[in-house]
Amino acid sequence: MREPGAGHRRRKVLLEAERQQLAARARAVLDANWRGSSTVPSRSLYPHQWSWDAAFIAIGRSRVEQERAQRELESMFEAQWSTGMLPHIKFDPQVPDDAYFPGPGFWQSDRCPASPRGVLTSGITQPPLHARAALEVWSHASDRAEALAFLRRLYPKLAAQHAHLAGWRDPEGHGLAAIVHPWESGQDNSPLWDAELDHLEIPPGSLPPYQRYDVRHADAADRPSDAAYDRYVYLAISFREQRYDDRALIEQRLFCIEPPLFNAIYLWSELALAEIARLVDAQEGPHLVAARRIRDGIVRNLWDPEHGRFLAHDLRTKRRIRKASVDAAMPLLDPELPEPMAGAIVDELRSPHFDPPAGVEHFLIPSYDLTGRGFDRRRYWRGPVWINTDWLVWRGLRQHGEHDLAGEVEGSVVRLIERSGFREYYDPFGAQGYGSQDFSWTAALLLDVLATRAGEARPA
Ligand code: 9WN
Repeated sequence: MREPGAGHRRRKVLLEAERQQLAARARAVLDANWRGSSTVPSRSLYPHQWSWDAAFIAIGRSRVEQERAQRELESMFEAQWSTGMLPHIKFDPQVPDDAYFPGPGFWQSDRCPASPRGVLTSGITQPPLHARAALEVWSHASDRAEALAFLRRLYPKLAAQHAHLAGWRDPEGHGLAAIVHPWESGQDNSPLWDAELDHLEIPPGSLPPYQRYDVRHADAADRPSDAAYDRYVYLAISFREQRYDDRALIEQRLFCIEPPLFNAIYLWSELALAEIARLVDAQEGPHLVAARRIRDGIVRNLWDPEHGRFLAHDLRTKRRIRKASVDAAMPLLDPELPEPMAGAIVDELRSPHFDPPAGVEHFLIPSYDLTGRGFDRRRYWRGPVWINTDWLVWRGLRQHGEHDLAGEVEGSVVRLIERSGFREYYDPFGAQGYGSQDFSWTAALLLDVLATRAGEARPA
């Protein structure tokens, strides 16, 4: 293994004034994206509320403003379906239909009996980070009584969200949750999903004409290809025909995958749910049992001993997807991940798959294997660095005592933002920013990193 820590990647030394200035800029981004009761991920590209974005945003916001952090999560849960499913988008009725595709007219959630009355949403979900976010909001709160009341209001909704995943998304009884669409993964355009999308046959005439609006707001070279979009749309239309009935979505097996990222977040949140249950005088036991099931599922079904790495498991082919992506590092979020597995993740993050030879200026952590077929340094989820996946791995590394590598990841986060602003994603080599500008979770998670650092700098 090579010497860690090329100079440009080490933990960035920040003067207090620089830290405060960066935090003020981050807060300004969040304030500009605030819409009265929630935050848009981006004013141009994503003008509604997104599910896992809301969780990241609440985590960062909780460092500066308890009330808005609570509001963010409560607003998102107004979109929850009666099945417990938390949709990946809650649409803002004030926003014109041609501001985002696919919008509410495409999803037609109001035709589904399980959707919430008077709130238009998508029909699929996203990584369930919300219980963890709610716990973070509580733990940073200055008004503890209000934070406890917030947890009491949210707890049954969070429990229903997890019950939906356990009850409907685990057809093989693996203890894991399966996703049915790349949009559910959060890493929509990752090469991890290529083979499954290529396998989809789109019957002639089954795809209505549609207009992409994303390429009006971002360079087409940063965004998914038209061929990928056709497949996303085809899957969503097939689900719409089934009124997004989970049983049908799972049975069809058009796209049905158990990814490490989704499931590691599910586990991390289940553990948070146990803590929340304790705080609100509910039973923590069922959540601890559920967490154990997810943990066993991850270790039994997603660990590939041959490659020494966690891999997504495809329920259609019954095979693991043998590709390296940042997804594979997410089991570090489990505080009880067996040490040899945690060590293997760290070794892989320091290998040429994610960390080019010393001397080459680069930033951690590329979203996809630098040596893999399909790697693209600028295209959405196919290689660029994303601050949310960096933040998740950073949390996981710290939890496992891997402070050197965590410090390097932190250094990358700060430098990327200093160089290129609050972008949606960044070139792992040139630090150039891509996708949307003034992106909310980039700003929010920087606030969390800076606050963590300030807390550590304070004398005990
Ligand atoms: C589709 C909002 C979302 C993120 C996803 C990211 C991107 C949407 C899109 O933006 O997806 O959900 O239109 O490309 O991939 O993780 O939640 O920020």
